[in-house]
Amino acid sequence: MEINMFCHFGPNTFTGKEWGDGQEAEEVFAPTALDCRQWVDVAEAAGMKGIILTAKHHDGFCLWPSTQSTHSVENSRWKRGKGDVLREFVDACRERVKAGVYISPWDRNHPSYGTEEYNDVFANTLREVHESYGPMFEQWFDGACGEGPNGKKQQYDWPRFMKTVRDINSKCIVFSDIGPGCRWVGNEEGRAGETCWSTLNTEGATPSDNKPSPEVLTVGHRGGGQWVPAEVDVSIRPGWFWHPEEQPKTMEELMEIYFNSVGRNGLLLLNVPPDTNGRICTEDSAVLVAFRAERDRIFSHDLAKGATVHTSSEYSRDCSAQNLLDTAYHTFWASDGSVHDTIYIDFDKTVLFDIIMLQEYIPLGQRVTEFHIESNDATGWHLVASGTTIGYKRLLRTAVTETRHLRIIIDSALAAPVLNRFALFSKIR
Ligand code: FUL
Repeated sequence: MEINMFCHFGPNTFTGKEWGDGQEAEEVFAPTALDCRQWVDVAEAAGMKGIILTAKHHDGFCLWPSTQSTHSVENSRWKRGKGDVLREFVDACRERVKAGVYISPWDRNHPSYGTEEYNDVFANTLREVHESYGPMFEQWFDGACGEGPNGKKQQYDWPRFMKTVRDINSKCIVFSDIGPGCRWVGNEEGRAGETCWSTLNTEGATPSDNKPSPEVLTVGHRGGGQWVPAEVDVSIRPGWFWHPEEQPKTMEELMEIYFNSVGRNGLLLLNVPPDTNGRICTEDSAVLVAFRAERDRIFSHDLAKGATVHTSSEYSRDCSAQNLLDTAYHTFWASDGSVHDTIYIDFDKTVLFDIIMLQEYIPLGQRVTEFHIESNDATGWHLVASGTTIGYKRLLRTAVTETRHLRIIIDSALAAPVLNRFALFSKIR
């Protein structure tokens, strides 16, 4: 999916807080012109494939009338207590983008929080949302575990929470610190590791209190036992919720985040919080449109198109190296089994580029552990770029390079490399 939208919306939007304490009166939730279709318009215009809404944040306020809590839209004055943001959201997403939910286990309002009964309440909450509003493409479990209204912390029953979602919707991608669907990238700055494995060893770990260190989550585990790709959550603004005094990041900052997330085998989950109207504000949508336009400008013109490719080894004729240049995902080059390989790319005329894109064919796993790329001129071969992991997508920014001959050298891999795309782009066109 590459880029999805995150929407933090709730009482905090109106109180100026980032973490509500759960004591906010329901009345504070009062959007003046809620329009979830406008969120979808913005997401589509920005090239995002899905949206994840904070149906319940740490303050416990439910954006739908829940049978499990009185702290919800039902007790607000918004639409005289008959409103349902989650319903409007899933209806707006239908057939346009995928809908997902963030439901925080940490609840600073619920009277049963901190007792065994709360695990029932939370499992029921999950069941209610997934049964009545699903199918959701992703369930987002935040790892935060603080004190509730009675000063107690909760022992979360993670296996039960995960099973509740899976039993209702086995296709739902479950995000948590450690997956099982996808994992936290270890920071909220919009940065995956330069080395970024989709694999992680999660045996014996649990989200929140017994997870690998942030540094490990950023990089993953080489050859790790579970497939848990990194999801890079970051906000377009300093806070997760909309606050009038804050400004969005610039298009250039978003491009930097894009290279450091999507360009490093991560999925970018970019938070764009609706304002007190219940709409995405003009400043945020304008920068998102500029971000999309810049990606289109750079990535719509592949300079490697029409080049000739050959390799030191080929698994079969179907797996020819020429497949690296087409845009079909399911055609790929596979080596004959050796883990060291060189791929030569020759051009009819000189190309001038400063971005290299590589993709592995992920249905067959993540294999490459080290590679480098060289260009040729009258004096011989020269290093242009080098890296460790590739994964689903790797974007390497290079010095402006002019050449008619390139070679990709796979220095090492966990198994015979399988690549499905090589492309060249230029920022300075
Ligand atoms: C964090 C939360 O505490 C923040 O409020 C926000 O929701 C972010 C995405 O995750 O852990």
